[in-house]
Amino acid sequence: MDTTGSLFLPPGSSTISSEFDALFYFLVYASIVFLGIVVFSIVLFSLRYRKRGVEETPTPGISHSTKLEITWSIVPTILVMIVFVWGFRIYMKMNVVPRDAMEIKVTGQKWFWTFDYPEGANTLNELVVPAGKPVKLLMSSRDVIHSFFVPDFRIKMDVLPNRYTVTWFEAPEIGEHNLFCTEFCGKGHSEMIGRVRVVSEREYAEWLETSGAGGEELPPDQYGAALFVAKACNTCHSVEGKRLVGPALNGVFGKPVMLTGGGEATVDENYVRESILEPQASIVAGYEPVMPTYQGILKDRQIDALIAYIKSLK
Ligand code: HEC
Ligand SMILES: [Cu+2]
Repeated sequence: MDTTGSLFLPPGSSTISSEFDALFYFLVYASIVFLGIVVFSIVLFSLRYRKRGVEETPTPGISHSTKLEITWSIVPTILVMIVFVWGFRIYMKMNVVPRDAMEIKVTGQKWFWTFDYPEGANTLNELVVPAGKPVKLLMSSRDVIHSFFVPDFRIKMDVLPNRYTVTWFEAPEIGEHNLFCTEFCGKGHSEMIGRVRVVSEREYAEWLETSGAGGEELPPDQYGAALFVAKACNTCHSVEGKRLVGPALNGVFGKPVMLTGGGEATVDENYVRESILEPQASIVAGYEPVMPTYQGILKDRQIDALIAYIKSLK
């Protein structure tokens, strides 16, 4: 497996990447060869048959050349059939999920990814998988169309609302890989970046043991600070007064806040809890109702920790 990448492609890190790359480079080099033939002929003919002097020689009456016509029909047909059969085989491999694959649920939403593991854990913007095991991704979106793209694995699949799409991969080696959304999905599209962490089977088992409890031994406000980053709150909220997609969250606790459509609320524990679970219930004046709900993503203890963190922000 190559780990350095090549002229047009990043390092290949899945079981299909080398086949994918071979076909890709076959297409690139075949195109370069034909480009060469065409350009060479243009130059040659325009030199050889350029107008010389003034005398006009009549063009000979050539009607056709059977040999030439058969050649330029058969050669491209063979090439196209090679690419078709080759591409079809890789396409089938990419689309037929191995039976022993583990299944992870992927949810795309503005503007982050969540992953639900068969063992019950969940993560945000970080997909953790064991090396050398096929992984099936069952994907859907909570809002608009997103697209799940891991260049190092050569997989890309649209993620749609109201429908499931499926893709799979197997990463034989330990490593870290970029995950991008490749369907323009609004203001935060370019921030919708995650990573795939491929770990050994043992490390994966250990990670599962601790992932549910990660940070719970910390004091609540510190646990909340970690969650604030881990759960992507920081993509829309600053904690030093800067206005992002959402309002800055420092110094808001205990203060009144103006709501869209008139009215006022006080930022207390219940208000923050409601903002996280039912963000559309009350909208802060001057902001768009784009905050996603964290219903089913955050546990009560995690919400408590976030409240403690927001409370601590001056
Ligand atoms: C996609 C962007 C986005 C993300 C991610 C996001 N929020 Fe928000 N949030 C907003 C916007 C926009 C508002 C203001 C409109 C509204 O009230 O819904 C808001 C409002 C709030 C409010 C009310 C603020 C006030 O001044 O009254 C709180 C509290 C809050 N968010 C907490 C969180 C927490 C905690 C997280 C992470 C678990 C989070 N948000 C993630 C966009 C986001
Ligand atoms: Cu997206």
